[in-house]
Amino acid sequence: MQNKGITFIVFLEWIVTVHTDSDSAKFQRLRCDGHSCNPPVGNLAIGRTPVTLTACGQNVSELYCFYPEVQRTPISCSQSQCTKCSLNQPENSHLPSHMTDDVFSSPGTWWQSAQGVLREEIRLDFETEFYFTHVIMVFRSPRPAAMVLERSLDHGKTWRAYKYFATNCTATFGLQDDLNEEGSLCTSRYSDPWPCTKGEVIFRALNPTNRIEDPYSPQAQALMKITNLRLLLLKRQDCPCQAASGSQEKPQRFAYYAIYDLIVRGSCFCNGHAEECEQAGSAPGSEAAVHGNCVCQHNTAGRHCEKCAPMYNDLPWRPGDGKTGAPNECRRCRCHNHAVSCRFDHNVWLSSGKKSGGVCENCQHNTDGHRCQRCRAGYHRDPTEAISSPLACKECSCNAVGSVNGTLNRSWKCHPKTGFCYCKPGVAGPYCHHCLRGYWGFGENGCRPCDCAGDCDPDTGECRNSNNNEQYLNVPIGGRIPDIIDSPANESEDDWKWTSEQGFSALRHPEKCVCKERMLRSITDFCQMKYAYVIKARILSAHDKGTHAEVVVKVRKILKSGKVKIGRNNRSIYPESWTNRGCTCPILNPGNDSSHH
Ligand SMILES: [Ca+2]
Repeated sequence: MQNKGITFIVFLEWIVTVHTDSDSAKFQRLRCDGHSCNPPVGNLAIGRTPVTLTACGQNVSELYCFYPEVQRTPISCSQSQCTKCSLNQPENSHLPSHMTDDVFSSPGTWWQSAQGVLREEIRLDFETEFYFTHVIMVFRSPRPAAMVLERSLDHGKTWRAYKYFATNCTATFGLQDDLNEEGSLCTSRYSDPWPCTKGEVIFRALNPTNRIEDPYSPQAQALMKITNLRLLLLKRQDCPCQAASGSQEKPQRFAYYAIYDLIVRGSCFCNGHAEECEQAGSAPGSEAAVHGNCVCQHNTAGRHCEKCAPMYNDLPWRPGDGKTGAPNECRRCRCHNHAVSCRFDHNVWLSSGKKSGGVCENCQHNTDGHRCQRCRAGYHRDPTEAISSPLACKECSCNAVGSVNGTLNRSWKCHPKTGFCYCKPGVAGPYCHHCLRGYWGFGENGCRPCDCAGDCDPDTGECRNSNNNEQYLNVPIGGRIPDIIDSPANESEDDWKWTSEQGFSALRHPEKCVCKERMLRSITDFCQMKYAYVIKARILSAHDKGTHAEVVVKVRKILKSGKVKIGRNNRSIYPESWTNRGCTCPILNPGNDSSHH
């Protein structure tokens, strides 16, 4: 029966514990939610052992003397007491760790220096940056006549003084006493030899003279961030009782420093992006210790949440604002499911009007671009797949013999949007796998023109009895293969009477015609020029007729119309450049509606 009862209690405790844990976790998440947040302040010294130069009785046991608690007013010096210290005897050892043990669970423990030392040093090394707020020291010996509290922010390479302590600031350090001059770097407040034991020394990094409103501002950080803290004990002083009572003991038995407690208050430093910290590397494992690795919120990362998480670099990193509470979260990059990290690019940020600066890194699935939003060279969009699909980009399947690289972008094997390949002269088809009609001899140099007006055998070049009215169905890049529409009636062809001597096709005579590929600019530019008309049209098909090219378009919009009337019928128009230069460049870039003149 008893066993069952115990089991039940254990189970109940488990429920209660688990319940409480999840509640506090929820609460903590909420605190950082939409707000800047910081870890709680604790005792940074707990679990960390200070380093000192000496300890009492480190070689042989030493006899030392001290004055138990004495009153100052009226001065009542008691008899001094003497006892032994030895590092080899636990009950008589006074190690540096006795300064940072728990005040409540181990009261009355202290560190003591070797006898006769003039200068001592107590140093606390932290494994990473911490935020230091204040320090409290309780001496067992009389407080020193001169000492300095210093900090390092580079793991002990360089040191800066927090505060000088002296019975006489001007005589010892050449500094004003802050009792006379507010804000001075030196004070005599904590250098009185009274009380001869349990005298305190307190220093706060932030005090009213600093006048810092936001405790996490850059100025506050410069003052409060530390990797090491050290106290230089420069000059001993005797308890006044020693002289007053005319002690029989040798003065050297009183010549040491001793400290009961060293309490260093501060917190893990997380730039306003965390309120919990974990154990860092070689740091102390003690449960009560203040750990140094932030558990970052707000999509941040790093030991101190000093950067954005890999996929969250669309905005510049900023610390949480301690004054306004603004979290200044990091924002996710848009990479269309093709990347796992992005970097912040200042130029991209500026050119977007400071809206988005994320550049996706290592775009996968053959994608490319700042947002992995297009296919990389050699690949084209598969319109049946969503852009976020791993199958969004397909490899160009161009005929190796009949195709060339793009002229606009040399690394393109096919057009990134349509997948149509770029063909050698006289070659046709979306993959450049056969000769244009009127050409023959598909090979490394493309295809040659037939030596006759009409069509010829694509393999032998032998002329065929072709019908002049035969419909041309050659569709170069950009055309739509299935769009076989009625061949346009050339109403105005009679007016021009082109002969083969008057014009050259770029495809037939590449040595005479240089075709320049050019991106069209804005429609407004065209409208301002002296063109007879400007239309927005979709190219349905185009083919080379030797003396000219025939392009079948569907007019989408007439933006400017002069003497040439554009109606709902088929009409042949011969652009000025063709009539002047006698060249035809019947290659039109694919896909989109284009402006033409
Ligand atoms: Ca202690």
